[in-house]
Amino acid sequence: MGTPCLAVLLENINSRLGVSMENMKAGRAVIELLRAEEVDYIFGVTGLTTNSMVTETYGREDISFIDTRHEEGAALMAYGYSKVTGKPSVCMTTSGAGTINLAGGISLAYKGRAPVIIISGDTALEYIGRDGAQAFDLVNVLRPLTKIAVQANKTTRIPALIRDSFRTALSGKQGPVMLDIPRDLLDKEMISDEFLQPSAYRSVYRTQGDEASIKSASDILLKSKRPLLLAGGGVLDSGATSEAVALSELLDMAIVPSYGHHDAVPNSHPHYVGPPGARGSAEAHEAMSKADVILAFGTRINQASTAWNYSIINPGTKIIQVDIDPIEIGRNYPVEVGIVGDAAAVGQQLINAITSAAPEGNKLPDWKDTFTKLAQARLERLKAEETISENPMMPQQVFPELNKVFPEDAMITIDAGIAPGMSYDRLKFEHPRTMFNYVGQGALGMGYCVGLGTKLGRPNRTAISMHGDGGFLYTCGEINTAVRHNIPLVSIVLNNNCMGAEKSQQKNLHEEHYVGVNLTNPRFDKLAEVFGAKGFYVEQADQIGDAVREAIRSGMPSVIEIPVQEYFPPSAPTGL
Ligand SMILES: Cc1ncc(C[n+]2csc(CCOP(=O)(O)OP(=O)(O)O)c2C)c(N)n1
Ligand SMILES: [Mg+2]
Repeated sequence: MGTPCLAVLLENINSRLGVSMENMKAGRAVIELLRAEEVDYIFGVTGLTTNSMVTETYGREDISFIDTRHEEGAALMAYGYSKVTGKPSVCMTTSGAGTINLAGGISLAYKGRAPVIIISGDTALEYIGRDGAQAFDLVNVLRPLTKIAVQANKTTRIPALIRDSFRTALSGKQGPVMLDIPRDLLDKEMISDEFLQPSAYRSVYRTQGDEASIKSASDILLKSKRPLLLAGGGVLDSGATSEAVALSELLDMAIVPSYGHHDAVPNSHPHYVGPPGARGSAEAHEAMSKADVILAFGTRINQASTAWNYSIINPGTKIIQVDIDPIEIGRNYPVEVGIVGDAAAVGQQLINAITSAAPEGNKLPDWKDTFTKLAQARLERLKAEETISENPMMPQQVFPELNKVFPEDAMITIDAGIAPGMSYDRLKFEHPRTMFNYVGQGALGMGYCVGLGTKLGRPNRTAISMHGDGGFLYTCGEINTAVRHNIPLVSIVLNNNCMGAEKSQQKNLHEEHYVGVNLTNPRFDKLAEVFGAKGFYVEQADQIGDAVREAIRSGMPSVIEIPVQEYFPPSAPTGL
């Protein structure tokens, strides 16, 4: 099965096909090689060692350099862009600290399986290994956070290394890669090489599952009395939402998304029970513990979803696991059947196998009754929160108001922290690629820049970011990037004047010995205004809707501060 984008890819590259790079300076060739992969933004901060590349974007409309105020912002924006579009993205940073600053953001791309290509300009070859100015072993700094990290040693090797980078970033389990280019190589001319279409140097086909394992899985699923589909990040990466829904309808399967991928299936679907995880729903955990078969569909089964013990998953439950990466199969739970493949391709194979064995699938009225009651109980539990009315607001009062005004296809990035984390169980996701978080990486402060990246990737959709006061100040210098590049992200800061997630631990486990958790903050709305963005300060729940609507309508980067009470909800047993 070919990917739908292949035809478009071929058409766009045809204009460059067969064109020789002879006499082209390597710096320019780098930019053209990125265009061959349809890269339209390069994120980074300039430096002496990258100027021979970034200046080649001067005056061009097909590719532009998004200059951020810190390299971590560039990595996080690239992550958001890749996750919302499914396309590779590029960071370009200079030698020494410039590239080292990428590390925090790139760790998110690594955990979140995003094809972010780092191109670092390095000190000239003759100075490498001599402790020169701004010189570090960048390849080894980034190596554990990337799928490959290599240094070019010859100008003529650059095209092949760039193709290697894209192939590696995009194949199998996707992830970031790094190509380090000593600056003297960039000013030399290419001798000969031709532009190739991506399909000439990387596979654009989906990996099918092995037929025997599809048959075993289909047999087990058809015999199951209480099946549950755990929809993971692979569903999003491969675009398998319709296959997930079709399978669940065919077999009367309950649906639970894996933690952080709540947008893998429409949350309004009657089979959707709720999200798992510490900030998820006990009802989802109950459905998981009752299931006799779990189809772990496009997921490594992350720690936050199940705690990797048998507190949520029942030891007697049979697990069928589908993942693109063979390393993940059976890694944390023994499996009945493991299928290596692309979730959309395997999903279709499973649908074919099941319908040829049982055209009507399976009808399980008792189980359906059980899990739909759990789904209902979750909705009623959340509905009961709507009666809360306090001043200052409790964070629970914020979410019903947001649900009323967020467009259904809004892209929502959720930062770390206890108050923004309450979004997990409370905000609704109806479309794929609309929810973004710190996946298993866990970094506070990722939200603002990831949100900016999502808006650049899908400018026609509303982009929202949810923050606590502690997280927002990490990268708020990038409000300047949002203003200069006109990226209208709407950010909501739930301000409880503390590092709540940690304060709750110090309260419960450390005898209220509060250290490093009480904060004094600037007014976040005023901070936004100083940067030239729009600021809102909302103290009443019934004014939240108007502020959000006005922020969206303004078409400007906006920050809405909402003061809330300290509230530390109990954690579910995953403890994460
Ligand atoms: C980079 C990083 N540093 C520290 C932490 C630990 N940490 C997790 S949540 C949190 C506090 C978050 O405070 P805030 O953003 O105000 O949200 P709140 O919990 O108060 O709602 C801290 C310090 C982390 N996860 N990541
Ligand atoms: Mg806080």
